[in-house]
Amino acid sequence: MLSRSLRSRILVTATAVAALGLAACSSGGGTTPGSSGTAGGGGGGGDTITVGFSQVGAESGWRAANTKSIQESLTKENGFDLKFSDAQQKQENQIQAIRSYIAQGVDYIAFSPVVETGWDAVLEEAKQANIPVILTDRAVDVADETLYQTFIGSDFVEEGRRIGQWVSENLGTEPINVVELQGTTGSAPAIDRKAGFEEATKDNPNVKVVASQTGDFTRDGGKKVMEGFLQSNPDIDVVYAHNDDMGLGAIEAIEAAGKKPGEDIKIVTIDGVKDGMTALAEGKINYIVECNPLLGPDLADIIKTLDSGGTVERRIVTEDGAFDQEQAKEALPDRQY
Ligand code: GYE
Repeated sequence: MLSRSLRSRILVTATAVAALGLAACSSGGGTTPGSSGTAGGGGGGGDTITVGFSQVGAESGWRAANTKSIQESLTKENGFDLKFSDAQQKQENQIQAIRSYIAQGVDYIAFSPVVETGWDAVLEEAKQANIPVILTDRAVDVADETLYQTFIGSDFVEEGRRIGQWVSENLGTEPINVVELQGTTGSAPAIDRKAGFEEATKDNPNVKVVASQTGDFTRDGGKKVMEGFLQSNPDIDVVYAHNDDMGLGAIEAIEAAGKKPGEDIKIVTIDGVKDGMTALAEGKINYIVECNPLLGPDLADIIKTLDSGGTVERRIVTEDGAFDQEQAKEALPDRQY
């Protein structure tokens, strides 16, 4: 349902091409006949569009679902030649991958930036080579916004805000000690989810964050950091994990310490992947704000739109749901990821 509404929005904007003039650096296809690429550009005519995609890594269930969605959407049958690389959560690997896509003369580059800063130089190189760049999932912090065409992904501040509101209203009716498991340091979702939570809880003096540390969005990281938190903080009421996987790691640490996750220590997380939703339905997590990883169909539409000379909105925000334990039980059977 989400993808359909987004797709229609992308296609609508394609009709408004002339007014917006965003296609300025689109060399990859229809706008510049005979431009770089494998099949003469012009994806609309059935030629192949070559896309280099640099993925963050394989750190979480969310990421696995996101990778699958992209690989299943940018297929040969759908008119794409996808070059995919996994950066193992390292910015230097992503920069290297992007440089190699530039050297290969791909038609488009798409990537999910592991951290926000440090992209100006390599994106300038892509611009000089006339290769349009599309950001998926995570944002970059660059001085020149023309270095990318569009950014598609969730509103991470809003996700953190929704968690904060829920905690404040449902648990913050009495004093609570919260520990925070942050995502990858310097990444857009870690920065924004922290900020959103802070904003939503700042007026409730009952909600106190007593410790906050990165678990790098992994299950193992969440477990290790939670073990440390449990040792140094005897009185933890709530875990706020920036993703399901770290929350699942925290569950292991809490159980190993002889406590009941979801009861003795409440847990709230973001993502809504199958394992997280299962733990929510089982009562081990208390609330999840969804972050939709199925960006592949929209990425394919964005590229086809640009390739046929159209333009897309600068920022395309995906819509996310939220689940309590009862809602998770209902939603689980139909969950795609
Ligand atoms: O929440 C987390 C993943 O950038 C939205 O990255 C993504 C986040 C997601 O590792 O599980």
